[in-house]
Amino acid sequence: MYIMDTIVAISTAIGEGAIGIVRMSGPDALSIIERIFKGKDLSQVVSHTIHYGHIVDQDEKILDEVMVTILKGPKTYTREDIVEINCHGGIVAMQRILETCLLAGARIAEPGEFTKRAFLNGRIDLSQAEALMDLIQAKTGKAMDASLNQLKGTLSNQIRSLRHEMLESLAQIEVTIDYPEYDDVEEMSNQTLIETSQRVKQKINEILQKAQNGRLFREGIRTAIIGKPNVGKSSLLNYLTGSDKAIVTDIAGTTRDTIEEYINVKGVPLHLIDTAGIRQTQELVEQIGVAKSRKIMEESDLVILILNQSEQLSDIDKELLSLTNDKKRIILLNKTDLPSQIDFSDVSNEMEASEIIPISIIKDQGLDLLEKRIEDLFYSGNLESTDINYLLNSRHTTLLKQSLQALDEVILGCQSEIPIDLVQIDFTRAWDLLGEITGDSVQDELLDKLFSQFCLGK
Ligand SMILES: Nc1nc2c(ncn2[C@@H]2O[C@H](COP(=O)(O)OP(=O)(O)OP(=O)(O)O)[C@@H](O)[C@H]2O)c(=O)[nH]1
Ligand SMILES: [Mg+2]
Repeated sequence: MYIMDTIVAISTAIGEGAIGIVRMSGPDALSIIERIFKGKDLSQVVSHTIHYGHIVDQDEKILDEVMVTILKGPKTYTREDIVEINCHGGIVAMQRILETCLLAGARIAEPGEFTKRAFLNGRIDLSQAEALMDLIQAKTGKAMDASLNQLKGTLSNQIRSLRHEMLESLAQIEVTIDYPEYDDVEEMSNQTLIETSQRVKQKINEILQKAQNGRLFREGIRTAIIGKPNVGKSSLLNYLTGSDKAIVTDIAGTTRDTIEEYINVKGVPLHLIDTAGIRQTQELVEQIGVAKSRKIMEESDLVILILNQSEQLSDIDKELLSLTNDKKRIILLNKTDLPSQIDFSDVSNEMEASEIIPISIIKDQGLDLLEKRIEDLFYSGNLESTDINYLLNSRHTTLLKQSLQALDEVILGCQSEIPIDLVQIDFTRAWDLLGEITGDSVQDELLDKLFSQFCLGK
């Protein structure tokens, strides 16, 4: 256990909340609270209990009526003694109590320092600490679940078992090198290294694959609104975002460049992209916009294709139906307030009736069905894998990719008969890189950088 000084911070959000918490952690937390608390004798109370009283300043003047929680280490978040002062939420009351703790000998905590202590004292590992950071910042409920899973150590467990496997291979090689009774030491070691590297590589690739899905939660599902000009794409963006961000006119070709918004539809995070209407055009700026629309359509996770039911299907409509046929898509039939002109008999191969949702954006009809469809696609796992235990951040992903590279070098080295001890260096490097994910091998500088991203008081 690291010996440290006593830190203090306001750990609830600053604002006019009903209750605020000032939290202290460290060897002097208990003696400090005894000095500034009037009520029961806190030196006599058992751990993990809460007590009513008042916080007083140096002149014994009452600052606030409080409930104080006493949590003695090591069964605490930081494994140190922790004292939580539940006071009235106003900013002035909390600041005064904070100042009193500071005067009594505590030091103001750096951002993330409570969590850093939890890590340094072995209470959580690094990927759990990062999950906690995501949790604090998680915007939607689903992202929250994924963070919780990581907190339980799903990723850490997987990485640890990989490292364990690698360590066993290393040990096995050491043994063969130490007892070279056999002539084929090199060959056997090579074989072990290649096999292990390939197995580990495959598992890393699986994790990365799932991370791709997990990442959707933080960034939102890329959802492209596509269609020929004037069908109501920008109107839909405005409707869903509850804004008038996109310009809407009855002139075909109004939207020239993409407009992007992050929204949340029934808990599903969408990265919504309104695009320029697709058509043949001689106009240079519009041509660029149309090319961009096509590219975004290809790259998106979900396409919302809008058709205008008050017009005949055009060649462009048919082309778009065909191009999006094997993508996740929703077909909206807009302008149902106008007389119907559309006829689907030509395109019956390109779509199913169940894909179509009739709407009128102007009359606010059918849009609840769109929201429901998005929700269903997502939670049924159709929009992407339901396995979201990963939620890697970019640091994890980089480390995983670097260890893949190192393993490739191991395999190459073995195949080109490079001496085994040189190959071992790459193998050990891959092992170290994986260790950085869980914090089993990590430098101080990185730690400071990571933990400083936490909110103050966490
Ligand atoms: N009657 C009717 N008109 C609508 C409906 N939704 C949108 N419009 C109108 O259709 C016209 C075009 O709407 P936009 O949202 O600008 O269409 P767009 O698809 O973004 O068009 P471009 O940006 O040119 O590609 C506007 O005049 C809208 O008011 C609807 O449900 N019914
Ligand atoms: Mg538009």
